[in-house]
Amino acid sequence: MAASGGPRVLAIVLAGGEGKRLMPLTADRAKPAVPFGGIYRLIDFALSNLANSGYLKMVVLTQYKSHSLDRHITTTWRMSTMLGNYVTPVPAQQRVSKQWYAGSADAIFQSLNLIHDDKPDIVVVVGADHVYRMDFSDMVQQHIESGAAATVAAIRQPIGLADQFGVIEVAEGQDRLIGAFREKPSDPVGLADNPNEVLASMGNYVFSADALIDAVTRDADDENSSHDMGGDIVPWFVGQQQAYAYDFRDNTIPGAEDRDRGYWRDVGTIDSFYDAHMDLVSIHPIFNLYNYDWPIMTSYGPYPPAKFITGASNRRGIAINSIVSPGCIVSGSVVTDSVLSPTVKAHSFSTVSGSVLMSGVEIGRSAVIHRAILDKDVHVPEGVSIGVDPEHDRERGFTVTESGITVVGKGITVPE
Ligand code: ADQ
Repeated sequence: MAASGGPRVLAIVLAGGEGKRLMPLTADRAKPAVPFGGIYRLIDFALSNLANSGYLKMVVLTQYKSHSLDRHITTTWRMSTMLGNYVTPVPAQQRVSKQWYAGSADAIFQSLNLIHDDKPDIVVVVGADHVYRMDFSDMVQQHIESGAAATVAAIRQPIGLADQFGVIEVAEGQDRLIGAFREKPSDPVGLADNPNEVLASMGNYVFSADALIDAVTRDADDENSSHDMGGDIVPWFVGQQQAYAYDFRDNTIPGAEDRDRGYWRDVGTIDSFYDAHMDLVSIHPIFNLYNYDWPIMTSYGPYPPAKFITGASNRRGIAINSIVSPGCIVSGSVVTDSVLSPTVKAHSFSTVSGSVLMSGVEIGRSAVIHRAILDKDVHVPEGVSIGVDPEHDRERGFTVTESGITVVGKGITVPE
């Protein structure tokens, strides 16, 4: 927690990304608003981490399809008694020019008035689309002690994923000073102690406020810049020899257990989004939602408890190795290895396995759902199968990923 009398910290949450690789889940909502884990939205992880770190002043920069995101922030975070009026969603306002945010650095540049108003010493900038727990106060402390202008949170990732991340190379003979930073390189070099891994940026940064103001202002005038935090701002600080890496392995969270220590998932693709859900429902979940010392905060509707009932022909409604949210009714259906968001209904003789069902989904009698993600309010009529025959799923217009996960978009009633 931030010590009283410590630095004045403002948190900026970048929440304007499009999330094209999560289509169709982002057809109608910003990526940080995508539902996750039954009752959460992706942005809840970043905001909870900041709040639990003691950083209660947060501005959330929104832009793309931000309606459901704004509504969630307003109902969940602004109305929270704990956080009062601190968390503020800020839509693109075209204060500086007639342009929308050209990139994440431009989003900060166009919102500099927030920094000028608040006059923080330190600005913590975080993405809004990762599933993890992190105490940012430890990173801020390293930032101050090292004298860095910019500190980048870093985690080891398989080299095969390097083209999805900013890749950090620590300067020779140095512990933490970043010698080179390349955004999404196609020719990554593995780490000296493990050629199969790279050190990836987690997209979370700590800046000295003046240095950040200076950098994004300079960047705004640069016609060759893509105005991106990872692509332009971090490399600029690296060129000035002012950027340090913060090793995520040094981060400790109250109540963390061995299996979920160091857990961090970029859920930018359907397959990684799906895998992160399966991490939750394993018997000993490698990401433990039940750590009340570092709660992930959210809110959902006024739903009654979940109910499991005997359906037709005395068929028992059961769910095993699954998360079942309030308002769900499992009636004579067998649910395994799945995540059910609020108000899902599963009727007799249906089976749901290895699947993620978002709120309002209804599974008709004898339907079969396997390795599928059904977005909000999808209706599956009696006897229909999804996720069993990939070719048939594609013919019906559903997305099927490389690893065979079928995704049905929001509000679709599947043809009988
Ligand atoms: P990406 O996630 O690919 O890589 P980006 O698409 O810019 O980068 O998204 C980063 C964050 O900024 C997301 O939370 C997104 O919602 C937000 N964002 C994007 N454009 C925005 C805009 N115009 N306005 C407001 N917010 C915006 C980044 C880093 C990499 C790092 C990975 C880690 O660039 O270096 O490795 O995150 O996942």
